[in-house]
Amino acid sequence: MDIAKVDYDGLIPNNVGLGQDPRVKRALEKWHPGYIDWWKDMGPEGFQESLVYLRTAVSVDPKGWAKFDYVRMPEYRWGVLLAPQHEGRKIPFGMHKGEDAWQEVPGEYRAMLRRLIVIQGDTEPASVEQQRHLGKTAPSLYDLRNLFQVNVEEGRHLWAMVYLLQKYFGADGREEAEALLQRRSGHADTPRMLGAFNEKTPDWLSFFMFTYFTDRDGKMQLEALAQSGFDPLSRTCRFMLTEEAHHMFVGETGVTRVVQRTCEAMKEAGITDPGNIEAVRKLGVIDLPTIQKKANMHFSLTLDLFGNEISTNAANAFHAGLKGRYREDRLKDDHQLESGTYPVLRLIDGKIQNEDAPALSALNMRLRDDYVADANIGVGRWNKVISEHGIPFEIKLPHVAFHRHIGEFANIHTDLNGNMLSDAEWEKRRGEFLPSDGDRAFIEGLMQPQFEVGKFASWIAPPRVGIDNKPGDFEYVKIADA
Ligand code: BYC
Repeated sequence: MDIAKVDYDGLIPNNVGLGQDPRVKRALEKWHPGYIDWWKDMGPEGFQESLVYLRTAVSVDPKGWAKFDYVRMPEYRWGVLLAPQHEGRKIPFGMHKGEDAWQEVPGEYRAMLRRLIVIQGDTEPASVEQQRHLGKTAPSLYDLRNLFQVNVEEGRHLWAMVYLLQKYFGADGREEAEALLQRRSGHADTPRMLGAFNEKTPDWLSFFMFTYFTDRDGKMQLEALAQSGFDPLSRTCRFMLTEEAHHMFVGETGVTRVVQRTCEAMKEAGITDPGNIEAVRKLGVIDLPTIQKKANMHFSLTLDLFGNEISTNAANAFHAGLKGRYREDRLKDDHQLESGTYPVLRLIDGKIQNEDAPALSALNMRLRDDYVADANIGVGRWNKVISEHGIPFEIKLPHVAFHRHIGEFANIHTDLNGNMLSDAEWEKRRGEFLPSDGDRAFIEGLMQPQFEVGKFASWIAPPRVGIDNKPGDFEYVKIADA
């Protein structure tokens, strides 16, 4: 069998030889109707009959793995796709370093592995649920299509984790697969597992910030899981990462286009002071300070997804060979971290300061540091657009202690520079740092749909190039039922 090619003959497209694995094939076919019901109930509201110009994976070869065509979303071919197996792959880190990678679940690590897979799986449908109302206010057909592309691929990422659960974890894997369809983002009794996935994505600026900041946590976590000694997890994450890149592209370019439109409008109107919020808003664009507040919000919520700075769970997962560091294979050390330290930012004697911690315990902190460095790159690109327009404003990521709910700083308040604030000061100044009701109401007012081919809402610039190199007047979504 050619592993790079995807078999589209059965109900479930795959490159894992599902046809020769009747038990797993039956289990997935049984799970399929529940998934479609979930998609119809909790996936994009409306547009289910619309024809959307989507990419579908036809191969796992990094060069040319997707084909583009018009698809009705419920008919999207969600499937199981693993990157090719590397012959003779060894466990790259931890106490089993150098042993053959596991092709079956190692019994002693079953529970830990299942937990990692379930948490990863839970985030995927959660994000679709968070974004389900956005279609009706899309700023263009181009953006509408990108939203739906992200949504169907998050759905596919759920399939990826469900395959692992069904194939390798027997009855409890089946139960977990069911539970993934039962939890709901933001639900009082059955919420999604991680905090940021229970927050609202109320508008398109939030969507772009979410795909920039939170999907980037996805990238970091998938990179760490792609190093896993459990080979099927490694292979599935490797392929997911190729899809994830587009989601972050949507976020990065989305924010860039919002920033660009604001700067253009300010320049046209002769407004040079970015703090003149009222005048800028009158132009029908989003003022830069409000964009900054949205970034503060999504960045800080996303940092919580890295867990506690000092974590026994993370140490155990690394030691066991299940979850590595960001791009472990490119790092030059012993890959075991039995000795050695890592500087961790902590709250010591009421002050935020660095303290060296055993490297094994500090893995969440390290991944978070790698994340912050990665997240800063795109921020630099946004600032380049602002400076090209000669506007004196710079978007900055807030201090990592700002607005946190998990870890060292969960019980304190700080300003954007990490200076501690009393509860009363925080309450008074909160609206300086995070979107206020007024900011939210202003943005909501701007969110009017623009479904005319080739047109864009007032607050966002067109993209520089189309998807699949399509021209500016391409009809990315043929709306049937909006
Ligand atoms: N919310 O040792 P600790 C993505 C819990 S995004 C609620 O600090 P650990 C995507 C934790 O469960 C990537 N609870 O943390 C993006 C534990 O509870 P138990 C998703 C939290 O385990 C956009 C306790 O606190 N993938 O793909 O080292 C769109 C102490 O735990 C939170 C993954 O996250 C929280 N934020 O690290 C679509 C990878 N943080 O077990 C998709 C898999 C911690 O003691 N997950 N807790 O009851 C992991 O690697 C780890 O579980 C975490 C947490 C990094 C999440």
